[in-house]
Amino acid sequence: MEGTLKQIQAYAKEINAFLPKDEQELEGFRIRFLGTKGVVKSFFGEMKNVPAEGKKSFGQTLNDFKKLAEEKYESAKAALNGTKEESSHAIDLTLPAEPHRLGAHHPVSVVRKQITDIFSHLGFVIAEGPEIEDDWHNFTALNMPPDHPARDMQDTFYISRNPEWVLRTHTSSVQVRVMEQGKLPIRIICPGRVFRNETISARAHCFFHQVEGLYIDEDVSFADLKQTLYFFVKEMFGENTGIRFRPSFFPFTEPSAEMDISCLICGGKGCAVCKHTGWVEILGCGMVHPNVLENCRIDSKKYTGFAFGMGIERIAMLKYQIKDLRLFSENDIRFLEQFTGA
Ligand code: 2NM
Repeated sequence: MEGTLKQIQAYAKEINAFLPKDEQELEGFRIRFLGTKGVVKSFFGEMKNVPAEGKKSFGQTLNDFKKLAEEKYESAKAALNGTKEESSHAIDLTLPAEPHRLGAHHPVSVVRKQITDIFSHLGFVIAEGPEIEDDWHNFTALNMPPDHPARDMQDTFYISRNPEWVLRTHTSSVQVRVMEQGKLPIRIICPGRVFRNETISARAHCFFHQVEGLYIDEDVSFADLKQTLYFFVKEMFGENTGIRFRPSFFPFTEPSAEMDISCLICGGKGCAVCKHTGWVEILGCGMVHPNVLENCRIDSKKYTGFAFGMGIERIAMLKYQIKDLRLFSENDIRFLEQFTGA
C-alpha cells in the first residue's frame, strides 16, 4: 500500500512535467496513462487488494490521479493545437513580397508633356486659365460675331444660372487673358480641357484636351509659324515626317491654315488611317487676326503673331494607334496600364 502511493506520487510528478512536442507524444501519453491497459486503469485494478477501511481514501487518491492525467491530456492537446494554428498564421519573412501595382501616366498626360516639352525648348512658357469662361474671353475678343456658328447652342455648354458664362470651347480664352495683360513679346503654350456639346461617338466626346500656342512680337511672319511647327513635328513624330499646309478659315486668324503630316502608318503610300491620301490632319493655325490684337489692346500696326491649336487625344490616337476616343475617359485599367513608361 505504502509502495503504491509512492508510485502514484512519482507518476503524478511525471504527468505535471509532461509537455508534448507533437501529436505522437500526446497520443503516447494518452495510451500510457488513460488507455484500457494504462496506468490509471491498472491502479484501479488494485482496489480489490486494499483492506475495507482504506478503500475510501485510496479511491479518492485514484480519482484525483485520474483527473490529473485527464486534465493534463486536455490542456496539452489544446496547447498543441494552439501552436499549430499560430504557426500557420505566422509571417514567413523568407517569402517574396506581394508586388505593389505601379500606376501609369494617362496617355493624355504623356502626350501633353511631350508637346509642352518640345515648345519649352523653343522658349514657350505654359499659361493656364479657368474652364468656365465669360462670353468675351471665349468668343467676342476672338473676333466671333454674335451670329457665328461656333456660338451655336449645339456646340457650346452654357451655364444655366448665367448664360454669359460658358464651359470654354478652346484654350484661346487663356491666350486672350495673357494678351490683355499687355506684356510683350508673348510666347505661350496653353494646355487644358475644353468642352463641346457633341453626340458622343468613337470620334467625338463632350470634352477633350487641347494645346494651343501663341507667339506675338514685332515682325513675326507666316515663315516663323511654318518653321516652328515643322520643328515640333520632327521632334514629335520623327525626323523624316513631312508637313503640308492647306488654306482654311478661323475667325481669329487671317490667313488660316490646317497642317497635315505624312501618314505615320503607311509613310505616305496610302492606308486606312490616312484614308488613302498619305496625309493626316493634326492641327489648325494662322496669323492672329488684327481685330483680336486690337480687342486685347495690342497695336496691330506694330505687332504680329501666329497661333495654333491641336487636340491631344487626336495626337495620342495617331501616335499609339488608338481607335476609339471613348477609351480616354472610361478609366479601364487594361487600357491605361499599357502606357507605363510611354
Ligand atoms: C486654332 C487654330 C488657329 C488660336 C488663335 C488664338 C488667339 F488667341 F491668338 F487668337 N489662339 N489660338 C488658333 C488659331 C487656334 O486651333 C485649332
